[in-house]
Amino acid sequence: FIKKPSTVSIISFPFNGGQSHPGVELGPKELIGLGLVDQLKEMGYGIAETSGVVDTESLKPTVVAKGLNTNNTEWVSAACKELSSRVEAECRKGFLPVTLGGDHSLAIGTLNGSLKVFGDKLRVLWVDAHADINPLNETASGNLHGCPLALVCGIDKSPFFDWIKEHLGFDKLVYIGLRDVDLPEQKVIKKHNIKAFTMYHIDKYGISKVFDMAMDYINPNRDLPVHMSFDVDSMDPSVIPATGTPVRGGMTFREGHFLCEAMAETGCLVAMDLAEVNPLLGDKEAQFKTIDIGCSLVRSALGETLL
Ligand code: Z70
Ligand code: MN
Ligand code: MN
Ligand code: MN
Repeated sequence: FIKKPSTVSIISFPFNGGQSHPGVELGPKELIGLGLVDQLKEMGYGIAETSGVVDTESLKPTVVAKGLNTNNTEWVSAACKELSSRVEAECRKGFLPVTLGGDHSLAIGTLNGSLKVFGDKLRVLWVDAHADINPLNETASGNLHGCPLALVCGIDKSPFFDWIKEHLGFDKLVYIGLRDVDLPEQKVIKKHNIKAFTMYHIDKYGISKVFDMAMDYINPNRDLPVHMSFDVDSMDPSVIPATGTPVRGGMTFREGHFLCEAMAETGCLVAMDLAEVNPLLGDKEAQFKTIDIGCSLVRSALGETLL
């Protein structure tokens, strides 16, 4: 794989079907509206013309199955399948897709796309307050943004997601930032021995050491491609207030940016997701702050602050 790709593909995924707060579908438009694409150009990146917007509305199914435990199952599946092929195509060109959400169910698509290209070499850094690994028949909320990793790792082989053929090994995944993990998720994490650095570990060791330990686990020689899926609710709600499921006690401004900078420094980033920016939640200041800091997290992950 190419270290530090020089072309970024911005993929907008205006989707809210994986959860229940309207507004998260406006994330990509607001992030780009505040200048994200221009900022990346200014940093010297080429921006692929081929990226663009996934038309999630047109993928809404007209008939839906009754009695499922998860909401909008067919819609999430159809939208993520399309997103997967976009991410796959951009990675194959040697470009770095940055997918702007949209709710975090989008990772069903983005991770499938990068897995198709990088196969068993792919490593995943999941940055989130939540573990997003609820089995589909055990999720209490029924919201699929709480389930993407169950599908990606193959715990769930739902007939509604039969297009998912390749699965991520549990030893190729690492979490940072967890602090709200549901009971079924705790069982999955223990059963499969998934490496998780929670806020406790960030407090105990500091974010720098936590990042190094996380990388030492999935990518000890810093020579494997890493897909970073960044849920903005990993950040403290005082930093990122406009998100659907804020949880107290998250990463500070600097901890979040340090993590992104450290990821950039490895040169191993091959794809990034920025999920759960909801420009309709909170007051104007909360909204602006969230969008502004969303942009700066992406810039940091792409090396802005490494001189
Ligand atoms: C909870 C659930 C979640 C993101 C919230 C919350 C899941 N575990 N995921 N925000 N990105 O409903 O399954
Ligand atoms: Mn989350
Ligand atoms: Mn909870
Ligand atoms: Mn999430």
